[in-house]
Amino acid sequence: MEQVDDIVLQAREELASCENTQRLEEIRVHYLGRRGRITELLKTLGSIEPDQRREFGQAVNAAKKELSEQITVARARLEAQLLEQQLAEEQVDVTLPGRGGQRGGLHPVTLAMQRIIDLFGHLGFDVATGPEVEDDYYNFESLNFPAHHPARAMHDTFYFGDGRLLRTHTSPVQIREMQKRGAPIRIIAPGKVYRSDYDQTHTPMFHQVEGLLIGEKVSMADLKGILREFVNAYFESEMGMRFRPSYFPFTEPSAEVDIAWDRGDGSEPGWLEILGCGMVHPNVLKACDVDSERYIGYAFGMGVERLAMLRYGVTDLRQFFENDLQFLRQFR
Ligand code: 2NL
Repeated sequence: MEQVDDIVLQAREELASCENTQRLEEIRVHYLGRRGRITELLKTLGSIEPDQRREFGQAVNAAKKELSEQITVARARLEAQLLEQQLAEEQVDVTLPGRGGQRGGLHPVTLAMQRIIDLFGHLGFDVATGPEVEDDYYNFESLNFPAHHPARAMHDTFYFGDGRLLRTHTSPVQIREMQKRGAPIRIIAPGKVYRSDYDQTHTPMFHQVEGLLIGEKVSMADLKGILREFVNAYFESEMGMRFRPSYFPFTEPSAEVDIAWDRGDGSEPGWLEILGCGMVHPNVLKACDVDSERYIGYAFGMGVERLAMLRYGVTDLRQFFENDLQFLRQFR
């Protein structure tokens, strides 16, 4: 009996100081294995005096039960410890900076677009946006395009074949906005536009900013004034400018604006066209349910790639669309 108590005391001590599952298994085998100390004691049961056998048997079985319970407890403790340790080791600090990360930057066309939006913002123009997929009415009809105007032709406009088309300018945005808000109104419409055209100076998708101002006393002089302000602010210098008579179905009179441009290579400065504009045609106001007897306004449109090339000294339009990082990184 004393031997049983000794074994239990010793086992308890070993279990208490056991620090890993491998050692725990050794302890289990040492006491409860097929040739373990407790097991060996049970084997001696037959040689015990019959009057002591029952008591001894109970004591050994109680010891066996206690040890196996303690081993279970110890195993749970060690497994929890192990898990705890693993979790601590494998913890990822998501606040650490990434390795080899490089800061990105905005695309030059985006930069030019933001600059244009910002400058017109200072002149009181709200930004309006609208769908890139349009229909004939919003893209042409409401803008006073005659039925057989060449811009409607298959080779200029991307048609879906079900009456829908890709907008060829952002004017439809302004038509929708006028229908919604009526007059007076002062907005710009920046966005992507599409034309079936691809060569040195044209890409099938490009960006445009159009502007529209409708009020009761608006003149061509206001248009010239605002465009002068814009152009000088955009190029950060007093630019030579000229308004050259032109034609658009949606404005009358119409003009194209040229700026005096010094290429900086010793050649003579020349005129460079940068935008189109005019007084909104009464038919366009009528299409938007704006009283064309009471209201009058001006509109203008410019190509953003063109303005980005001039500001950032890009000589080939196609560089904007190649996603060459060596090129793009220069604008970070
Ligand atoms: C160009 C010329 C222009 C407009 C766009 C416009 C819009 C409405 C009514 C009247 Cl809703 N006009 N837009 C007017 C004149 C010229 O763009 O060369 N763009 C690149």
